[in-house]
Amino acid sequence: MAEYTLYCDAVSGNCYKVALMLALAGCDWRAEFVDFLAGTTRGENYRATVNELGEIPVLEHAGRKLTQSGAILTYLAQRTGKFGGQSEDEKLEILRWILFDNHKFTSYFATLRFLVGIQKGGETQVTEFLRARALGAWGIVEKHLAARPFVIGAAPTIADFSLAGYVYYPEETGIDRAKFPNIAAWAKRIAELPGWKPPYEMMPRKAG
Ligand SMILES: N[C@@H](CCC(=O)N[C@@H](CS)C(=O)NCC(=O)O)C(=O)O
Repeated sequence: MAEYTLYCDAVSGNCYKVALMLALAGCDWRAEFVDFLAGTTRGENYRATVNELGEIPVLEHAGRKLTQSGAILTYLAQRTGKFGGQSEDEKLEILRWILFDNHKFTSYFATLRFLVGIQKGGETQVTEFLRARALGAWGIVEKHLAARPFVIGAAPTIADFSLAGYVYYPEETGIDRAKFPNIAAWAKRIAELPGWKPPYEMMPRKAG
């Protein structure tokens, strides 16, 4: 039995954030497929036994079920002693970027990808709004990465894994990636770390 179990679906970049950390930190882990596109996370049983928040990712470890990718990444950094930053300033900087990621960088982009690239529902006022918000957040990260190789400086941390959750997915979003060369170079640097794999090779897309 693996030490860590990640309840996940490969289609979820929030799950990929945690899978990245588990893989790059060299943890002993396995994936437990949760079909969230089919509504599993909305079921009463899932909410009662796995996650009351009705979401993936969930990390099971030593009898506990942890939720929220930012909290899980922090837990893993503390347990493994890897990718968690050194000083108090670095740890605060990591937290700052994880919060920004959850609120703005991931959330608008992931919702846009879901509507445009997965549901393929066409352009609406909602997709237009989400794309404008996602572009704003991408612009901020693009500028920040002009001056440093990783989000908090010279070394990769869980802040990078959080922000990188959705950048490797191939689905269409109507955002021109060529306008974000610093993000592309940063994503490449992360992809060169030992243990890296793209999301659809890291986690299952269906049960079994
Ligand atoms: N802030 C949460 C977001 C988790 C999240 O939104 N997960 C999605 C999959 S990517 C989910 O489970 N959605 C199910 C739902 O909202 O019903 C995290 O970082 O873990």
